[in-house]
Amino acid sequence: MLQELIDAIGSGKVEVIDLTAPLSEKTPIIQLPPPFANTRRFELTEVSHYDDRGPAWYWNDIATGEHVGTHFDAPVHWVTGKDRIDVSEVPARQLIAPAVVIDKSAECAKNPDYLLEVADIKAWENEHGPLPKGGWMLYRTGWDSRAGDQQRFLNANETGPHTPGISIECAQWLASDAPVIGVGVETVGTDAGTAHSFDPPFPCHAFLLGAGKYGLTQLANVAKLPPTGAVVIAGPLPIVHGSGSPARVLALVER
Ligand code: 23J
Ligand code: MN
Repeated sequence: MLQELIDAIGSGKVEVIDLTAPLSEKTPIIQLPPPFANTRRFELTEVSHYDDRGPAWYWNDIATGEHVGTHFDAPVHWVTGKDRIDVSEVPARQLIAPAVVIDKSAECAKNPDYLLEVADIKAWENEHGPLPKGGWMLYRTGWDSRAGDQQRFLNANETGPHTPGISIECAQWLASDAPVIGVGVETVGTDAGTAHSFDPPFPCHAFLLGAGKYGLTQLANVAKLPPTGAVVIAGPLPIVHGSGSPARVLALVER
């Protein structure tokens, strides 16, 4: 069984697609409005660079927020999931899972505040079959094309950020009625830019994490995935008591 997979990867019959955004001091971070505290950027501090501090070696210290760049949201991130698991407790078995892609990039290009509805998912299911049990629903919005520029990525004006997301009802449905383990997005968070004003605020976080499900954010290359049939390998760091972690996220796709 596994030998077939090894051969298929070696021959290119199974392609490995990197869904991870590069991690640097330029990686966009979420900006919450006052009075809320914000997370810090990813940062490197040089320890030595083949110099007096270490003549034959180069290494850095890193500093970062847990929720920076392509990252994993663990249930304990939200108050609704406060008694649930932290990122170090996510079973490894769930870090390899099937994924489907719902593409609303055309809608989001016209309306940056586009919200995915249950009806959109039902329509997708009519064409492609049910959402995967124990898998991810990846939500393609086209937002990854903006990830190189924090201003375009956050798309904020005087009324706050305007980025696509998921409606309150749809977030509740995904948490309670859908067989998925989580939702993956291309935007800075799983919730819409305007979701601070929803009831409850940030419903994707509130409902999904409250139900013990997960989030994956700032995914890249989702456009390269088929609607069904991909396998996602998500690798958050096992930060003890962590609420989330930057993650390397890879997809296997049959060609
Ligand atoms: C804290 C508060 C609100 C949000 C977030 C974090 C995230 O998007 C996140 O990265 O989990 S919306
Ligand atoms: Mn997060």
